[in-house]
Amino acid sequence: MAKPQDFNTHVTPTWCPGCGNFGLWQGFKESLSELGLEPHQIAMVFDIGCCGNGVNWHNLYGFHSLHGRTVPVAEAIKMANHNLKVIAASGDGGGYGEGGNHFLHGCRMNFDITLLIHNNQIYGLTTGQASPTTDTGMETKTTPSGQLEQPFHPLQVAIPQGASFVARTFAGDIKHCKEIFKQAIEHKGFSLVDVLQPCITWNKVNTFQWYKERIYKLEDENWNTKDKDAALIKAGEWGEKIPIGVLYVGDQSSYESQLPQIKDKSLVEQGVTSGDISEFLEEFK
Ligand SMILES: Cc1ncc(C[n+]2csc(CCOP(=O)(O)OP(=O)(O)O)c2C)c(N)n1
Ligand code: SF4
Ligand SMILES: [Mg+2]
Repeated sequence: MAKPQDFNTHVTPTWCPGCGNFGLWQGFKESLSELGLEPHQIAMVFDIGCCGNGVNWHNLYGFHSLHGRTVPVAEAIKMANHNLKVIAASGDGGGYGEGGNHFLHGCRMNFDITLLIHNNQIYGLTTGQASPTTDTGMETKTTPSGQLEQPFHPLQVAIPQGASFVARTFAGDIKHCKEIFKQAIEHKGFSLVDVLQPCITWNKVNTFQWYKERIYKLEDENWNTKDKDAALIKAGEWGEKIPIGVLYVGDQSSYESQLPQIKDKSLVEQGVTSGDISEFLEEFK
């Protein structure tokens, strides 16, 4: 069985020492190990950003996508090969901003993919501009007199939009990350995990301490994950108290398990090979 360290490559992470991404990463590797998965059984699509740079130090089938485009690439991989566990990893900027449209439709299509959002409430890699989840009033490079816009509430959008597994965890709690990731990966449908991930370099407001003072665990309250209406209300809770855990679990009949052309055999099992596309490419010369 693969150990967490078997999912490392020889590349040393370039994340800032102390970044929340390290805890998230550790929880993620432990979840893969405990699920009994091997590197060759996982395809992971990475966005552009600090989160996305992780493609270089994850030992699995990695694909470095374009900014905001992880979801459609992950869906395509799942269509091609149902046997792979398909995971998309994105920042809050890529996942909810540039990729907002894909996020909406990914929720309602319900492919069996897992979307992990490294939500640091900032554009990290480009050195600290406001992102969709930046809280109102926060001063950033692009909002020097304070963010005027309302923040995007991903869980509150995902639930009515059709996502069938909706959860939040905190990068400062590795064990919690691991448990939530395991459930998300096992779920047969579109799983969103919004990970509160402190960026210690560019976000001096939403720090580890800031989150620790606010978060509480739904599992401590015997939360009923089947109550969609209650989940929607809970998803809007943000500020003085922030719930983490699994908010909602719905229908597990994924898109690819119902599409007649591929439901029994994915494309790779049907022996579909790449054809000659040279004529098509002429158009772009
Ligand atoms: C379409 C597009 N827009 C903008 C950029 C520039 N860009 C690269 S990384 C980045 C910020 C990424 O922020 P986020 O997605 O939150 O990830 P983080 O770095 O915070 O992990 C931006 C704006 C890009 N590469 N492509
Ligand atoms: S800039 Fe922020 S999110 Fe990016 S690696 Fe550094 S601490 Fe982490
Ligand atoms: Mg970000």
